[in-house]
Amino acid sequence: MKKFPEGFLWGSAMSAPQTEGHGSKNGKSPSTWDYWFQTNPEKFNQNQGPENTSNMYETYADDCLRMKEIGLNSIRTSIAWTRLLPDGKTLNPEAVAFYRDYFQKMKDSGVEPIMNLFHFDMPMWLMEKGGWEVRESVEAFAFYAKTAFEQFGDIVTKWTTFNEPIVHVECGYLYGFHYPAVVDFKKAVQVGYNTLMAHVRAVEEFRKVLPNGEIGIILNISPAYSRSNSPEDERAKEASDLLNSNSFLDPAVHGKLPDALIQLVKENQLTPETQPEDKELMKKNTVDFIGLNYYQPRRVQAPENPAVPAIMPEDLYVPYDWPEKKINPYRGWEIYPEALYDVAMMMKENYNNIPWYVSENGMGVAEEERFMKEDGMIEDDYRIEFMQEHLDYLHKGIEEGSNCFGYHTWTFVDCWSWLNGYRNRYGFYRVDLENQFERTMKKSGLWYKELSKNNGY
Ligand code: BGP
Repeated sequence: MKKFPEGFLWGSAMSAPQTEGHGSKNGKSPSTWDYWFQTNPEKFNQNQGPENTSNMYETYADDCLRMKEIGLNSIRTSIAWTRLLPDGKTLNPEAVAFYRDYFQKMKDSGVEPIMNLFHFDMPMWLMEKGGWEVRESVEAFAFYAKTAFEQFGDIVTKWTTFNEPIVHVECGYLYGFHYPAVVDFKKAVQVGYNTLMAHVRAVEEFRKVLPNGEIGIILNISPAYSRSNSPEDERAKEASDLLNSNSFLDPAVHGKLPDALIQLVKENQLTPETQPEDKELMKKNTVDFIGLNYYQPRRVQAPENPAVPAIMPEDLYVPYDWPEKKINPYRGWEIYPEALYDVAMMMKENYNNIPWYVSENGMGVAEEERFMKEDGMIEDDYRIEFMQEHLDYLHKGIEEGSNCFGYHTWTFVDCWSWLNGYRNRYGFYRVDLENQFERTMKKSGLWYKELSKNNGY
């Protein structure tokens, strides 16, 4: 039997924009997602926008009981900035009442909430001023963070600032998947830097408001594996890791940006605008723990004829199609559970063995109803196998001393996903879109309950 450390967190991750619904109701102002859906609905899978998303604004009380039903002892979700502070300054009392009751009900069900502040949902009022491109966003975020800590800090003591901050950089400023769909490497670096400073300022506010609480950040870790160990391919791997992982992980844990990243950005004429106090702020405001979302690795190689200086990240590294790769046939992503062991060792060796947890891991499946049995239950054995394979490698890392305190799946209830809508299902509960978002437990929910009860398998 594989046992996990005592007090291990078994849970799931979600986010406000993907689960709450009531996107334009109860005092909420629009985020970039609401705006983009109104202006460009054709970009969204099957015209499924952010308005209704699994309806948790109405169903949260029952959902908290469902969390308990499948043995979750913790949940990470987020607060919608646009619900709490619709104009960035004025508190929305309905939002305060909703979140307080929601978080309290989680706790009453024995579920520890980990609360995140930003999950890709930039307020439209701030976007109109330039969003993360402008320094003003840093102080706007710090004010929002302080407000959230003050309003909910008596219920929630574990917080995170951002989910996958590199995603809004990449998707919004390099590859056109998220609003404002700008393609500009230099702007992307500035957006990343301002986001990092917003994180740092939020940590600073946290220490004042909740000195006994814990704060972290959630990063998507896609460790790079190079095609060969030629110096060129190794450089490509290093560039990928520097830009995608170390850019947030190093300041969060070590309080500074890696010298190699500063050099890389300089060589490519991408250096962002900074302020004199930034270095000191970064140094002082490191985190208590790290969350790492892991889905798949990056396979990289050196580009053939790169532009110098780089115009796009592809001038520094390009994808490599590893012939041995195992693919999730229902979502297209690579399945490589071994990486979780490598990540565990990296955290132990390079990041002071800081407490960390797997904050997202899961298997997306399109058209999952094909696995539905007569009684209505989805027999998702593929998902159980996926999770167990990943846990095998995580367990090995823990046995070898990595300080991992939990494993959260993506996700608890099938939820809406950005441009994919409801195509890829990940939940322990199926959501029936035809029938008022009705929930039905999948087989993996039963499996997870046993796992959590036995603290292992
Ligand atoms: C993560 C995000 C989640 C979620 C998940 C699944 O990167 O933090 O918000 O969307 O990916 O991705 P998808 O729904 O695109 O399959």
